[in-house]
Amino acid sequence: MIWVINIVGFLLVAVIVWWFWLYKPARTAVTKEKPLVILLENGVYQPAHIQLPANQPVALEFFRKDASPCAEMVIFPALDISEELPVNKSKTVRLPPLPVGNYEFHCQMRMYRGELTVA
Ligand SMILES: [Cu+2]
Repeated sequence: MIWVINIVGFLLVAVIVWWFWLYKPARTAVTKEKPLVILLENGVYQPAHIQLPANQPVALEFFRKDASPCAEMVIFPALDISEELPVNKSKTVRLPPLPVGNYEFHCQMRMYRGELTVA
């Protein structure tokens, strides 16, 4: 019987390792030619993980379907950008050319969360 417990324990460790170290959420790429609409609905940005080219200005289009005040602002703290998002309309947020790195964005209460990967 002890081997069953060993296997279960090993699988548990494998899942934990995968989740915390190996799992990388899929990213959606944005380029100048291929703009992207980010939907705000049910407490999540869709997509929330976005890949951008470095050193190029890029525009993101936010479409807020969530009327709750939580979704009202989108904030890019590292970039000093905060924009108000109208309900059921799209709003373009222009980003300056960015150096390589990760930049998070979120609503004012940090319930909506997303991340830009600039590469
Ligand atoms: Cu919020």
